[in-house]
Amino acid sequence: MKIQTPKSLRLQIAVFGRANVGKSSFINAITGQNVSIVSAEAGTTTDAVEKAMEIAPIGPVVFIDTAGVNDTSELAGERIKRTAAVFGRADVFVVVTESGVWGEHEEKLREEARERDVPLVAVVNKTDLGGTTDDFRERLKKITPYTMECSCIDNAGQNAAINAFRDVLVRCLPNKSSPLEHPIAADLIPVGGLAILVTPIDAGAPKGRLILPQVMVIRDILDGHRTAMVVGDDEYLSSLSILNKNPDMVICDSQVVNKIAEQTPPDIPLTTFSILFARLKGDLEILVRGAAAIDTLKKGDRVLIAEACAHHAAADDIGRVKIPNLLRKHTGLGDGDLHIDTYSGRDYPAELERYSLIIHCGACMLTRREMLLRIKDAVNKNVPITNYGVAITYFCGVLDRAVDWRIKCVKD
Ligand SMILES: Nc1nc2c(ncn2[C@@H]2O[C@H](COP(=O)(O)OP(=O)(O)OP(=O)(O)O)[C@@H](O)[C@H]2O)c(=O)[nH]1
Ligand SMILES: [Mg+2]
Repeated sequence: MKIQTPKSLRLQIAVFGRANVGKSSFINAITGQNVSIVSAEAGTTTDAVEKAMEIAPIGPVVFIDTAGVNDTSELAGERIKRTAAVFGRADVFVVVTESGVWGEHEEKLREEARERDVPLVAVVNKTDLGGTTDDFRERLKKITPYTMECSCIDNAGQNAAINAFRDVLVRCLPNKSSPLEHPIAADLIPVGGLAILVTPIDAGAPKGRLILPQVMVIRDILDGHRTAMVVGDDEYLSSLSILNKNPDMVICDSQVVNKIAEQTPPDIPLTTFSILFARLKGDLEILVRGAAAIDTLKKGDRVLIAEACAHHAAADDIGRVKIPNLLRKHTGLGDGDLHIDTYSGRDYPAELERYSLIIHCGACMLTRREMLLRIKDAVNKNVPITNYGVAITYFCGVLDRAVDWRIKCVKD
C-alpha cells in the first residue's frame, strides 16, 4: 500500500479571486489535471476543491480552489462562508485577477493574508486578451513582491504558467515554511543515535500494518540519519537488555505509557507518539499547561471536547466516551456536575469563554497553522487548552515524565 503525505502536512496553497477570473483554469494549468470545472459562467466553483501534487523543489503541496465571491447570486452568502473557512488553512494566498483589476475585493484578500502573516502571490491571468500595462505592473509591485502574469487558455501558456509559478513560490517561501520541515522526533535524538519505538500490537491495531503516525516517526528518524528500533510492549525489556548502551529516547504508544515508564530507567528520555505530534501540530508548552487545568475543574464547569474530523463514533469513541469517562473518574464530577460538549468537524464554537477547559483531538486533519490559530484563540480568551494525547498521559500520572525530554534532549 502506498502511504501518501497526509493532506494536512502538505503546503496549503489557496487560490482566491473574483468569479470567472480563471482560478480553476490556473489550478488546472499548474497541476496538469482537470480537477476543477472551468466555465464561462461566473460562480462555477461553489465549494473548495482540492488537488494535491508535488512541486520540485518545494515538495508536497495541495491547491485549494475557492468560489469566486463577488457575485450576487443567492448562493453567494454560503459561498463567502466556505471561502472564508479556507483563510485559516492557507500557507500561501494566491489572488488571481485580470489586467488592470485590483480593487476592494483583492484588497480585502490582501488584508486577510497580512493578518495571518502568509505570503500573497498576485497572478494576472488572461494576458492573451491584452497585455498588462507598465502602470498596473508598478502598482502590483507595490502591493506584493510576488507577482506573475499568465494565460491559461492554451498549452504554451499553461507550461509557462507552471514555471512562473514555481519561481514565484520558491521566492515567497521562507526556507522553513513547509510543514514537513518541522521534525517530529529526529531533532530530539543525537545524530547517529538510537530511538526505541514501542508499538503494542493488540486487537485495536490494524491488520498487517502500522498506523500512519508510527510510520511518520520512523521515516522522520531515518530522514535525520538516526536509528529506529521498533518493538512490541512485551518485547521492550528484552530489547533494552540486548543493547550495549542505553537508547537515546524511548517513544511509546499512550496506551502503554504507564508500563513503559515503569520499565525505563529514569535517565532515559521517554515520551509518546501523541506528545510528539502535539509538538508538531501545536504548542506543546501551552497544551501541557492546559492539562494541569483538569485538576481545577469544579461542579458546574463546562468542558469542550473538539474533534477535527466528523467520523462515525464507535462504542468506545475516544472523544465521546473514553475522554469523558477518564475526566469524570479523575475529577470525581458526575454527569450533572460537569457539562461536556463535543464538537466535531470544522464546526468550532465561537464562544469559548463559557468553557473552563478545551480538550482538542490530535488534529491530524488540521494543519499546524489551523491548530495554532485555535490555540491562540483559546489563550486570548483565557481558556486552558490541551489535547487528547497530553490529557491521557496526564490521567495516567506520567505527563511530567513524558515531557521531561525537553530538558534532557537537544532543545527544540
Ligand atoms: N482568454 C482567456 N480565458 C481564460 C483564461 N483562463 C480562464 N479563461 C476562461 O475564463 C472563464 C472562467 O474560468 P474559470 O477557470 O472557470 O474561472 P474561475 O475563477 O474558477 O470562476 P468561478 O469558479 O466561477 O469563480 C472560462 O471560460 C475560461 O475558459 C485565459 O488565460 N485566457
Ligand atoms: Mg472556479
